Amino acid sequence: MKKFILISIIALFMGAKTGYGQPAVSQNQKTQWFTDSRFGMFIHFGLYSIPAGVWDGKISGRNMYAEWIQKQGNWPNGIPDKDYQALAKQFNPIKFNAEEWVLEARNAGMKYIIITAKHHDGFALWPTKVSSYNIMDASPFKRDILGELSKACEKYQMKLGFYYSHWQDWEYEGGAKPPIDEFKSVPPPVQVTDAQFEKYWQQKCLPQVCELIENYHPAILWFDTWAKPEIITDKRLDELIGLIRKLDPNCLINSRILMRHPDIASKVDFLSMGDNEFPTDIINQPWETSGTMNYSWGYHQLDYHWESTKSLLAKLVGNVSRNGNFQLNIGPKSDGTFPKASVRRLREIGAWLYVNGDAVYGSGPCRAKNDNWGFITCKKLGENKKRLFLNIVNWPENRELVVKGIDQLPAKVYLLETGQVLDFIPYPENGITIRLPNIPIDPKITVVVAEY
Ligand code: FHN
Repeated sequence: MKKFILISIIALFMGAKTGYGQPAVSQNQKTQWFTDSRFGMFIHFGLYSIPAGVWDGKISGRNMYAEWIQKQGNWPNGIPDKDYQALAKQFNPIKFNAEEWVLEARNAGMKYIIITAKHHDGFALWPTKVSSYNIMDASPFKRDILGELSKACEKYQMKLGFYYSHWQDWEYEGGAKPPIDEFKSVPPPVQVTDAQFEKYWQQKCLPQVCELIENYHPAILWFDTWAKPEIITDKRLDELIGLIRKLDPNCLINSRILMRHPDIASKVDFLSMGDNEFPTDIINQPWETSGTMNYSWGYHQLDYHWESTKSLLAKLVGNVSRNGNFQLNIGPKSDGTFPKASVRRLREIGAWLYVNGDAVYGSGPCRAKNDNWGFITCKKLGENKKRLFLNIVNWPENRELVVKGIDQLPAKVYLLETGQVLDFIPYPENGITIRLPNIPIDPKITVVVAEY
């Protein structure tokens, strides 16, 4: 179902063919920084980082989402709310250092960070006045994680956004609980009435969103729902969007604020795909995929499904070639450090972007089509100047790179990392064949530039 809705949204925005370096997208000034950035960090951090996917010695149920342990631990019953909420007394990430996080993101080549201010469990990572279920009042840590991050981001010119779970809230009585149709626990999760939800909406959700904007001026508010429009009604949707627009017209809003709404694309600033969903066509509106390095979003001590750096990079350039961003998740450990497996990948990605960033930042789709060997990104540099970046993921065995769908011969073709000039000849029907070196200069992705 989720997928069907996304495909419908995407279909609305697909289509217009683009010339080289001329993404056929209406990027207004407000979203320009987001589109130019292309790469951001998502952070899932909260009480769930303590059990890290394991409760009473058992791996938690339905899937490997560690941040769902309150409802998935001791599957299919879930953990009693009071037992889960007691984790707050242990939440003490003494190694948390906001500057270290921001520098790790910056060195990875990321331009923005979005952190879970409040995930579905309802626990706030800032000293909210709206509920005592927060880091200052309920944990021994007693520091404002969002405040410290906000300062560090300002210092290092990193944009900061907040994930806010506006629909699911497992602490507040009226907050939505997991939908029965997809959550097969026994007994089934209790659903809230509209009146209860309205109370939550007015007394926790809206006031907290207000606080987040007034206290920290986030660049993005990233909402997360797959709710039916009967719950987040048009009235509620307009109320929430109206509030944000009034308090900060520059704050960007994503489409998961209500992704099932038929007009959602025109109400928000960018589209969020499904988790780890990578579209195969150009979408003519700012958009992003949020993705994980392994399965879980929150830190999971038994999730060993780590993806290779090469594959993560291919997702990044693949999205850029379709006008999209990639928001790569980190699930910090409960002491406040990033897992080593995440750090290695971040640093390898950073090293790649240090050399090849031109193919990503400020770049977008072009008319030449992606091929089995990889992805083509494009940057316009002036009236008649542009660069095509041929991001080679699969090195052709015969060392001949065929690029189709270009109606002009480039002035020069070279490797982005070293400047080594490569020979090329025309390929029948609007293409060129480039003679590659014996081995790729970077076995992850080698970038060849075709300059016009
Ligand atoms: O239920 C959440 C999940 O825990 C995680 O936060 C992801 C991130 O995109 N969003 C929801 C599922 O789509």
